[in-house]
Amino acid sequence: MELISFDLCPFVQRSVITLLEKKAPFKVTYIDLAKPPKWFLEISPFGKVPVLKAEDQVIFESAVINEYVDEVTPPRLMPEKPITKAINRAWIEFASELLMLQYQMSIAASQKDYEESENRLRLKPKTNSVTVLFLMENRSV
Ligand SMILES: N[C@@H](CCC(=O)N[C@@H](CS)C(=O)NCC(=O)O)C(=O)O
Repeated sequence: MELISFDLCPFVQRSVITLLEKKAPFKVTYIDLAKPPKWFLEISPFGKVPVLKAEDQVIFESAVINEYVDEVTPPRLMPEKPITKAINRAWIEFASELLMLQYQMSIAASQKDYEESENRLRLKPKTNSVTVLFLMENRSV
């Protein structure tokens, strides 16, 4: 498997964490998002990383990549029971929103942009990082 990546991207990191946790063999190819290569734009529908190349196919969206990696490397991290799986996916979506705001803070072009993202992050309920980690830990089993 090959993970197309950008070194500042938290979404890439969550796929890397899953690949490492599941001991899946993979290599990482970094691209420059400021100057994305043509081959990347041809395979990434949103022009975003991460993209995973596997089985001669391309998978995009980090949460989807993670579910695929989880399914092909048993035993599964994702629970089987529908209600627990649904709750797990909801918290994954919750994390996506937080990761995006955190990423926007890290690439903010000005103090104003940084503060706007930070304020949006602070305004979310339950975004205290300890609370988030605690909830995700307890909901994902
Ligand atoms: N929902 C996507 C978000 C990925 C994302 O936003 N990646 C950023 C880098 S962290 C990106 O590639 N941005 C390029 C762009 O928006 O043109 C996922 O979970 O994979």
